Amino acid sequence: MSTTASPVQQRVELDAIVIGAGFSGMYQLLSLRDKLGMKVKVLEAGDGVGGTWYWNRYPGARCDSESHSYMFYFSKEMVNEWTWTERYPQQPEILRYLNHVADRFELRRDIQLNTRVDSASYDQASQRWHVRTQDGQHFVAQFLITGVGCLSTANVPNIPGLNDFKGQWIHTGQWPHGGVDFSGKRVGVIGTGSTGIQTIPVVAAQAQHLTVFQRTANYSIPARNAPLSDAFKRYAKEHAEGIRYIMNTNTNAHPFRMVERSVLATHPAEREAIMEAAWIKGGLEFRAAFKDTLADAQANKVVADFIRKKIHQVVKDPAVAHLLSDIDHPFAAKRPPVDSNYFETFNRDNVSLVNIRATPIERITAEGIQTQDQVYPLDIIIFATGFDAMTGSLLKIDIQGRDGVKLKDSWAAGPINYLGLQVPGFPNMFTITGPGSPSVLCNLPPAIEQHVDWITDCIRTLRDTGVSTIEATEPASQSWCEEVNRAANASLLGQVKHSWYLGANVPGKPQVFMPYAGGFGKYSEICREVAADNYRGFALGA
Ligand code: N01
Repeated sequence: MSTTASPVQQRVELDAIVIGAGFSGMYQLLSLRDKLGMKVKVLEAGDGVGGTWYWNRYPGARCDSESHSYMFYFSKEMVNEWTWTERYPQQPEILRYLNHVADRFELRRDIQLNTRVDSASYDQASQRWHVRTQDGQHFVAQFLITGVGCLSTANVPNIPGLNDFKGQWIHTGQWPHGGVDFSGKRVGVIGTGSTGIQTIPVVAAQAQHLTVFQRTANYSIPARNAPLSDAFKRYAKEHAEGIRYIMNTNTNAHPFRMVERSVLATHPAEREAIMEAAWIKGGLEFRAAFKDTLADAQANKVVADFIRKKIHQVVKDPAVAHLLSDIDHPFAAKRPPVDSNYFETFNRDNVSLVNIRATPIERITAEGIQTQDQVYPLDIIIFATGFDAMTGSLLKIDIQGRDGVKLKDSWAAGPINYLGLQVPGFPNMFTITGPGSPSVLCNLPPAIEQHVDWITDCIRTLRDTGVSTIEATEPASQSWCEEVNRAANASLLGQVKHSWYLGANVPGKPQVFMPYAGGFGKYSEICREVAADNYRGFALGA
């Protein structure tokens, strides 16, 4: 009998390892390789580039940032070359764009697909990160940069009996590449966040019957999606610099500014007209019609009541309208969805709404979903139940810093870091759009560009000045966490205790407000000042 030993994997020596080939990982590769001449490899679990937009292929998947803002701006040439077709890009179009980026900058030769990173550990003696993959490969580099995405680890709730279900169940973030045929099927959707609200109208149009299981009613603003006119396409290219400036200097990195106008100081008839106009225009800009919507509970109630009234105008059955508008949190204190015919969908004969706050789901049976008072027979269950956001994808990797300290232990009480960029005890590791940065409160591409540019400038400075390690200090990290907390509590964002911004959607997750709510423009300014002040709050080592 002969035995075959598994082949000994050679270790691959690099300057930097980047995890993830979405917007973040690809721009980080391009920056370090082409601007600094470094030897870089991107390790990506999927068999294509695109990150979030590679995995989230559910019907109706579309970005809720406007297309002319949901792109890279670092290359003027690419801004001029690429033309979006609709006001909000659909998932396939965004994936085409990201593949175009990969081809245009010849990124593929340094991206290794189908490679899931298992662990990363820092060796203090050699000042190197050792990264090991699920299939036993070993990479070594001075710098480790994570671009793992903020919303990439699917959260499938632990409902008893899921394995008994005879039909098909799918999480929206792990959608089958071949698609799903809903025709003639009884479909159930659990979840009415941004994803549920996008997918429900599309599934309803195909399924024999759709049952929506709603735990928390949600606000939604009409997206008013439409093909882009030639005039707008021209405008977006001709004004690219101005659009970029607005995004980089405002609160949420969107291509519009918040209007300096208070809800309460505006005459009721006038503010009604303003909200009506913003509703007709549609999209996330609705949130920017007044400056105090998220700052003042009374102001927020005026805007929230306007949306509730709209829901009652659209939904014909008053009992269903009541259920959909019985919303328990201030408007925009949880991520506000935008939609295409979400509320209208509940006027269809083949759609029903189940209030699982009143009659919770007890279990999943072979036949379908059993709530406290009824069984709903189903062929397909869609979990639009969100993600283990911001920290989930980082903590899935066994990351060990100095002295073998594990990231999961370091973050046992919530993510501690400095500027959302570095964790104390983890030298030369950077987290693109990590917790503690504005990230998910922003239109993400500008936030990613800002992080990647900062990290690239930082590494360039280290190399130019002969510094080999950089590490966030404990005191700077502690005071940054206090600032993150302060910023959340300065607005209504800090008042909602059951949001994924705090990790409240994942059982056992420490509840700490994770993104930085002080505003993207202000945050970028802080990052610039810190770098200019010889990387204040970071320890630099020879
Ligand atoms: O996830 P969510 P999402 N039983 O966590 C419900 C981004 N995004 O995928 O509120 C029953 O917001 C849960 O109910 P509740 C965007 O940032 C962007 O929709 O916990 N229900 C909620 O209704 C967004 O915010 C785009 O009571 C359960 C829903 O599932 C983020 O992704 C498009 C449950 C989860 O909502 C996440 O959105 C789509 C349970 N056990 C998403 N567990 C763009 O366009 C959870 N729920 C860029």
